[in-house]
Amino acid sequence: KESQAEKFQRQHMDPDTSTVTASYCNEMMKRRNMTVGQCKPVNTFIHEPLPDVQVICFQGNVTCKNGKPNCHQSSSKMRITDCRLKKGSKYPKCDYQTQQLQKSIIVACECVQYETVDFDGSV
Ligand code: 139
Repeated sequence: KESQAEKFQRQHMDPDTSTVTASYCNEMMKRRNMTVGQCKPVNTFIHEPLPDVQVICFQGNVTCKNGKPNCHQSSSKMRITDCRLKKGSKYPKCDYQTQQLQKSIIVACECVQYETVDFDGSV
């Protein structure tokens, strides 16, 4: 079965892409299996090397949106792409807006390996 850390990487990591096109989210949300059964409404892809994302678990500790204490905010800005389902888009035709941003990101981390398991937001 897919671990939480593997799920985070499938849903949020895309280190080798630096410039994205308008159709990036429509292609990637499908390719990464986030349009199965329903269209995932919001998802962020991170265009930085995995080790740079994993060390966020050792950076500033913040409270998660769900009230849990295990979230961490990146000390530097990261290249990200936000995918947002367009109004009026109806499953199974998942139509996304693609937005490239440079922001500090917030992720949830869990032991054993102190791995990133949830994308909590960007600020
Ligand atoms: P999800 O499918 O909910 O699985 P995604 O990141 O894919 O998360 N976990 C925690 N989850 C939340 N808060 C914590 N403190 C947690 N600690 C451990 C997350 C997994 O991580 C575990 C959970 O048990 C679970 O197994 O907000 C809803 C979705 O939208 C995404 C992020 C989230 O999906 N989103 C939201 C973005 O990608 N970008 C945004 O800017 C906003």
